[in-house]
Amino acid sequence: MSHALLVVDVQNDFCPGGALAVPEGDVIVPGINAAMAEAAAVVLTQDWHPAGHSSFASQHPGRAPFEMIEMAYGPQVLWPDHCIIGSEGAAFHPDLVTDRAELIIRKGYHRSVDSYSAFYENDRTTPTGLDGYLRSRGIDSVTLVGLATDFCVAYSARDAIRHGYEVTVRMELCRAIDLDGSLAAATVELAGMGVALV
Ligand code: VGL
Ligand code: ZN
Repeated sequence: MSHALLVVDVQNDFCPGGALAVPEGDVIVPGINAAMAEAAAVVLTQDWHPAGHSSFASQHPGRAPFEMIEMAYGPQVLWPDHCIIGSEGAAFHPDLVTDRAELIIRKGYHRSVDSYSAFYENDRTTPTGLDGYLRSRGIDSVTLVGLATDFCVAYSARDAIRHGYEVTVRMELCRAIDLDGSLAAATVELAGMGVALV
C-alpha cells in the first residue's frame, strides 16, 4: 500500500511577519523539504480565503481577532484577515520546495464557511475531495507536517483517522498557534484517536 506526505498551510501569513504568524512557523521549512524529497507522494494544502471571509474578525463589528463566535455550523474562532486569494500572504513560504507536490488542495474559499481540515470544511459535511483523491491513488497512510499543529494539522489528522488512514504527525515539523491550551488539547485528542505523534 501507499503512503503520502500532507504538507499543511506552509504559507507566508502563517510565518513570522505574516498576518496570522505562528511562532517559528518558518523554522520547519528545511525539514519539510527534506521529508518531501523522501516521500512517495506529496500533497500540499493552501489556506485560500476571499476578502471579507466570515472567519475574519474584521467582518464582525465589535469583535476582535481570537474571540469565539457561533456560526450556523458551530463555534468559530475569529482570525485576523489572512491568506487572501492571490495575495503574497497566501503564497507558499518562498523556501518551500513545491516541485514534488502532485496535488494542491485549496480550502476556505467559500465566504461563509471556514475550513481547517484538508478533508472537510468546518461545517463537517462539505468534502474537499482529498479523500477521493487519496483512495483512488491507493494511499492508505498519511504523514502530516505544517501549520498550525492545533488547527489545520489537527483537524486534518482527525479526519484522516476517521476515514481509516494510518496517520502520523511529525510534531517537530509542525508549529502551533496555541490559543487557550489548544495545542495540549489537540495532542491528547489525537493520541487518543490513534494518531501517531512522533
Ligand atoms: C489556520 C487558522 C485559520 C491553520 C488557517 O492553517 O491552522 N488556522 N486559518
Ligand atoms: Zn484560514
